Amino acid sequence: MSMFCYQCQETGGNKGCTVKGVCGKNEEVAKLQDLLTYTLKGISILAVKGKADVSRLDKMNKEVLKSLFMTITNANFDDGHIEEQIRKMIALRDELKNSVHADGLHDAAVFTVESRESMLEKAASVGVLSTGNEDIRSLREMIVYGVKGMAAYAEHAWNIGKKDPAVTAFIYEALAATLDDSLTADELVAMTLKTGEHGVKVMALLDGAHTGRFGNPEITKVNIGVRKNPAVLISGHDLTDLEQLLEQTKGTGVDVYTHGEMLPAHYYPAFKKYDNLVGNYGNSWWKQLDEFVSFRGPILFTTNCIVPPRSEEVRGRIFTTGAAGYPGCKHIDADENGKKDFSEMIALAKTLPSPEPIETGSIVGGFAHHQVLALADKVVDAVKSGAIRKFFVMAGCDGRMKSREYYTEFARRLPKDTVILTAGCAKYRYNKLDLGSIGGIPRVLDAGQCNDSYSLAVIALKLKEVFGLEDINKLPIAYNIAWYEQKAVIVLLALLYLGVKNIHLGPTLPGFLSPHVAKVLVEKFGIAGIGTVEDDLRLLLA
Ligand code: SF4
Ligand code: SF3
Repeated sequence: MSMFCYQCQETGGNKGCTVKGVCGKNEEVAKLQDLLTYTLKGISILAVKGKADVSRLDKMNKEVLKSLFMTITNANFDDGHIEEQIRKMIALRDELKNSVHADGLHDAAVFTVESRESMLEKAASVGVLSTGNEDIRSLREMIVYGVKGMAAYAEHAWNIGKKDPAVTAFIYEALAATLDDSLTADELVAMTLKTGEHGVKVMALLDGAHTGRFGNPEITKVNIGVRKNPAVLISGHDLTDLEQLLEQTKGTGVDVYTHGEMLPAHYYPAFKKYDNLVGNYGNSWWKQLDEFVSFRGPILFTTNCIVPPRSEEVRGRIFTTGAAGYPGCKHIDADENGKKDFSEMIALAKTLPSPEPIETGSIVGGFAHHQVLALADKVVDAVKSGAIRKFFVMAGCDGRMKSREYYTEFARRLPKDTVILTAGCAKYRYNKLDLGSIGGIPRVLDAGQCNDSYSLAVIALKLKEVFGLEDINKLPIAYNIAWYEQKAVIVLLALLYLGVKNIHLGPTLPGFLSPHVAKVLVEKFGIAGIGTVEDDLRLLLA
């Protein structure tokens, strides 16, 4: 076995990628990511043991968030970039070590590596399998993956100037706990729930950052066709990157289209003033292999999900920024004020043809909490009159496996008196079906990106209050969630923390759950996998 990774839903045989990632990650990148994570655990031990005042470690905090983000599935495939980050984090770790008093330190807080070879050698002994006990490993990794998702959302909020020291302090606490051999399985289960608690905090933080800066999402028709101008495509989740790109393309004759998880940007009032923000091109992340060919212009990745491009031609048009990276693709860094210079991309766009049309028409979204609560009377009346029988939360991720056709079929076959609440790229499995509406309320309500799953929780809590219920699980809401990467893990843990039970999770249960840990989740929270569309419809409509 040359590598081991089982952090995402597409992991080999639902057990682990051992030679090369299904995502395209090679052994070297996998190992460097393991070592980077280990370094962050060492920093966390120093922060916790040394009782550091985390709120004063700004530079370190930001780099820790970025480092975690770089290890999320499909975010960064660039070995050089990750090696550089390991060196940076070891230097920051050693600075911290000199400023706090802590002894009897774990190897993660003191190890040294000089060359790439020594990094790879070290990595081989500190990865996932270095925890021998299967259940402890499973719990430790679930916490690490939740923390990765948390870091991604915290980084987006940070880019808008919003920080929560409680979240950063928790990241250190949780990562340090994953190297603490004195913790029992029960204590790690408790830490998992605490991770969910901070997941709610970080999503609320990001929601506040987004709505504070860009306004409250509102019902919006998004064009899915194209115009005849040269154009740039922006993918990923970071709205500050989009804002800068729109500012820099304004008046240049270069249009901007969103891809994948950037679609919900159209719902924010702040972006409506840009007449060169034309629409959304294409579908969810894994369709990029074809859609980037037909787009014909430059593409900017602000985060995951990158699929290794098939041709040199496409690779030459891909740019990355933030935590994203791909070898051979130009990376655009921010200056010390957070400003990014996209002029090279814009100049390239002018030399390339306009996007080839692949669709026409529009889709509707913008049903985040503020908009839905503005419609609350209508929604409550529809539930009371029986016009809406049940809501189905189908948020989460999309993925390339054929088994995900389940979600299209499930959505298609849901009875006409049901409404789908969605967020994340899972929506692309059904957001272009013509599912109609109920008394003017569309049957697919898209709240936004995966982090906007927070909106769905806010809506559920509000409905619970309106209907005077004691328990969120008494609402007419069923949860049929699709997961892929680690942001879905933090969303799931957040829902568990909020007390949501009987979540169906698919298309497979996480490969990182040991049989024992899976049993705990089933018994404590009623988590279940998915079955056939027919069986699940019967079960979830009951
Ligand atoms: Fe495999 Fe997923 Fe890890 Fe990639 S991220 S190596 S596909 S488990
Ligand atoms: Fe999608 Fe990668 Fe998860 Fe943000 S873009 S939801 S998979």
